[in-house]
Formats: sequence, C-alpha cells, structure tokens
Amino acid sequence: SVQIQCVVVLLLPWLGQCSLQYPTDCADLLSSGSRVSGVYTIYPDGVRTGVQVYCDMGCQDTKEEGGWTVFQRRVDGTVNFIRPWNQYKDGFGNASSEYWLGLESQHQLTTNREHELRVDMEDFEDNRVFARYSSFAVGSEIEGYKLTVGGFNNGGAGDSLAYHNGQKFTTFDKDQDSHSGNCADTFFGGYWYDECHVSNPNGLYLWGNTSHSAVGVNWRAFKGYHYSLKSITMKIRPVA
Ligand SMILES: [Ca+2]
Repeated sequence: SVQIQCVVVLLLPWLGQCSLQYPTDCADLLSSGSRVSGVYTIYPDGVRTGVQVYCDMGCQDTKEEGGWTVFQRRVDGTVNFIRPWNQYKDGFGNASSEYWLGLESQHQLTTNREHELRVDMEDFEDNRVFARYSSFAVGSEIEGYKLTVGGFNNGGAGDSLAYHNGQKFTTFDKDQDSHSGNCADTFFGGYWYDECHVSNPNGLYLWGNTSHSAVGVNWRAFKGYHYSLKSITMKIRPVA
C-alpha cells in the first residue's frame, strides 16, 4: 500500500505539495495504521522495488509489540532451503508460509537505521521460546553480507547466535566460512557459518528428534543438535 502524503496549505492551496511515500518495512506500515499481522509489500530500497513479507504486528490485547519485518520463516517444511548464493541474495519461498527475504533486502533495511532482532521458535511439544538481540545488521555484498549481532536477551531459547557474529554468509556454491570444508554443503543450509554452527535455521526440516546431528533446523541452546524445530522465525525492526 503506497501512501500519498500531502502537505496542504489551507489558505494557499496552490502551494500544496504531494509526494509518494513507499513503506520501507513493517514498522512503517504499523505506524501508518496497519495493525493486522499478515503478508504486505514493502520497499526495502525506499524507492520502488517491492517485495512481499510477513509482518508481525503484535497484539493489542496482550500488549505484544508489533512492527516486525520477518526475514526468515520455517513452519512446515514445504519450502526447500538448499539454495544457491543468488537465491539467498534475492530471496525465495512464499511470504504466507516459508521463506527467506533475501540478503540484499536485509542489508538495505539495516544499513541506515539501528535494528533489533527477535528469533521466535517452537518445538513439537508446544514449548514457545525466543532469543532477542538489541542490535542486528547485515553488511553489503562486497562485505560478504557479514552479520553483526549483539545485546542478547533471553526469552528461554538461550543464545545460539553470538557465536556467528562477524561471519560472512555461506551457501553451497559460495564458501565464506572459517571451516576447511563448506559448512553449507555439510549442514544443508545457507547461513553465517563460522566453523560451523550453533544454530542452523535454514537447515533440513526434520520434524523433531533425529539421529542426524546438526543438519536440521537447530538452535543448540534450546534443543541441541539432534532436534529439528517445528517453527522458527527471524524478524527485525528499527530501534526507536
Ligand atoms: Ca570453508
């Protein structure tokens, strides 16, 4: 929804000015009155390249905060996350179910404004926890889409992301990790692998307990390397 913002000078209407305002992210949409969580089109570059995302607008009844732009979502295993560099760069999947927004959009969103990150997750026994980080940014492609994350706050999930701070992004066809091999190839995801991971949100969707170590949708501090989560959502919003 593109909004037309006008400055109308009542006494001198011919001096009125109008300009098109594209919503950059879900926080923009929330502040302009969109209060229902769902799929929206945002313009991370601020101009006119629209992309569909899921916006978490919170809940007024429980006073849960909204305005979160979801950049990663796993809920049912319907989307293949074993993808090459160009797809992790540009995004893939379906904003109404499982998707990856794209590293370029993540960079555009976080490059000029401070952002926080919240990672929501759920196991198959209905336990819901989260990990929150007061700072989150993704560097440019030239910087390898480097992750900058800090300021952990525990919502029951524990911290399985600080280890990845400062890492470039790796896919099976672009190895930028610290391991002698390719972590994306070994652990079936695309991620800010180091040597290699303590979380693997883009790994294989394996429905809970598994004998396969570290290849599933893992968050080690919550369920370890032998449990693939039911759902995980990574979402950001600008810090006020
Ligand atoms: Ca490597």
